[in-house]
Amino acid sequence: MNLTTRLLAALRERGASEIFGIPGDFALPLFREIERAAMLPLVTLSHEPAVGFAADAAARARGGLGVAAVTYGAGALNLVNAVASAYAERVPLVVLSGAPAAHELASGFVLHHQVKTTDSQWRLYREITADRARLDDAAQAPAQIARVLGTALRRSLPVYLEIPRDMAAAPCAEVPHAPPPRPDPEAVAACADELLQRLRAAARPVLMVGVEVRRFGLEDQVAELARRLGVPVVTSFMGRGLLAGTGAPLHGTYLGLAGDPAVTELVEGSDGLLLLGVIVSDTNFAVSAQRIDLRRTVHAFDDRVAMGHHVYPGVPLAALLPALLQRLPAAPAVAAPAPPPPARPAPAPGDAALRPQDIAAAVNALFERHGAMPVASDVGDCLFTAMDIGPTALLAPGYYATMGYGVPAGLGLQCATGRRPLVLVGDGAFQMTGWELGHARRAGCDPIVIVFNNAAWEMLRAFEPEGGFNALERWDFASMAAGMGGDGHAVHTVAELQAALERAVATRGRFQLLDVRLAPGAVSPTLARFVAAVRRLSMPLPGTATAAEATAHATLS
Ligand code: S1T
Ligand code: MG
Repeated sequence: MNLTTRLLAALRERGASEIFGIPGDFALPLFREIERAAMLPLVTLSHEPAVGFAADAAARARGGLGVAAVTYGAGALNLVNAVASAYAERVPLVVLSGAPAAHELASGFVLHHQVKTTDSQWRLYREITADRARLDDAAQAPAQIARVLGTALRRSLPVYLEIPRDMAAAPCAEVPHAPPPRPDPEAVAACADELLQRLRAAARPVLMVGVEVRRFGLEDQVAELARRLGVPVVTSFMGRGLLAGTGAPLHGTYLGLAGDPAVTELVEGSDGLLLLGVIVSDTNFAVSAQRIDLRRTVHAFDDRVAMGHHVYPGVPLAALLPALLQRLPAAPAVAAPAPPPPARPAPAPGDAALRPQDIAAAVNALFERHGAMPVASDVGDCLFTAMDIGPTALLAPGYYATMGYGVPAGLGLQCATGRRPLVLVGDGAFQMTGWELGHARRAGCDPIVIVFNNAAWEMLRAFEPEGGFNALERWDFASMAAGMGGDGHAVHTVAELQAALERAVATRGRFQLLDVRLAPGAVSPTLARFVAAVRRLSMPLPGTATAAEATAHATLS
């Protein structure tokens, strides 16, 4: 066994099920050993951002590690945005980068693909990963690999392994299993006791769940906790899709002023808000009608639990949840009252020009007829529209908000789980990475892709209507599908959309691209509310001198 095969065994034992990648001369030995070992399938794509997004989605969808393999310099630096997104969204993505051999580093030459120094890439990756190792000594490599992969899983964050091209085939010992550090049981017990005491003292406790619940595979435990507590559950914007199908009393997604007023009132009127695995970000909380006083919440995130003015460090969700469940009687035989059914946009007449909400209505009807599909969404109005779809699993970079995620994520999701995804993507984002569909057949994938073709960067135009720079030509994506091995459907009306979705579901083995020609300027109700809310909270209101005062005014009003 050599360094690469030991690394592959360690990756597979920690949940990886494939490697996405693009080679380069500094990575050819690594790719050769990966192919020879045949221990993890190697899925090559066309552009490194897509490699990162696909590996990110594989980790999110399946749990465990996602793996992206690239060459040194041009490849690894092309990957940076996707790794940054994984860091922001707390995804355990492992970057494997080829690198110069020892004799090349000692040559005295400036090397091709080198930036400022041969360490520039290492230093750049320090800012977007939780741990790193350069595997230039076979005696150290097993312990380094164990430590770095352990960090990825324990923190649910990206990590970086640099493999010099003269080391890929070097003989190497087995990678040990480094058990994760055990939390202090006394601290966990004290934390669980105080948390439950606070919830019992609250008149209107509410549970909000976020990304860490999925990242650490805790959905079933959280659903059971919600049932035993008998409190309403909502997801954060980024947590949309969580607890789908678990029977938890899920009341919807909290979007502040941009969301369902009943959910907003539930959250902002609570005197006992329990945030589990929620990133306290602007996308999750910025458009709050009432500023939520986080000092009155209980916030369990990133291995710590904050309550009021004090923090329990070293208490991960995976330890806190069993401690809470041990302290609560099993859920009552009678389930908590089911939340109200989500308000569905009324279907438009068959010949009506298409709006984003018509896509949501048609997809919901399709899911009712054929069963829900997991959804991978890009950034743009398609993600706001996704708030009206479901309940179903949803993968999207809701916080870091990078475009280009949707199509590669759909491929990553299907490679890792075998489930056929529905991909939602705007025309602008499709122009970035939609072409990766050309790899679908070879990767054994057949996603159904809905392109929100509004001939604009519409989400930006909603904020900046005068910006002519947000206009795009209307591309004919439907006619491009066949050339990439799929089927294209140009769709102009509600009736055509419904028919195209039925044909797409009935066709397997070829991706299906629905090129939905949206009415110019049409935006989803959620995006419209989001824009109005941002305007209200950030524009000075009459009689207030500054935005800060406006915010204060919004808080008090
Ligand atoms: N580049 C990248 C890689 N990610 C981004 N998020 C942006 C730029 C900025 C940006 C948005 S939303 C948006 C851009 C350019 C327009 C999206 O256009 P399209 O995909 O056609 O979707 P839609 O027309 O539905 O808006 C966010 C706010 O930063
Ligand atoms: Mg667009």
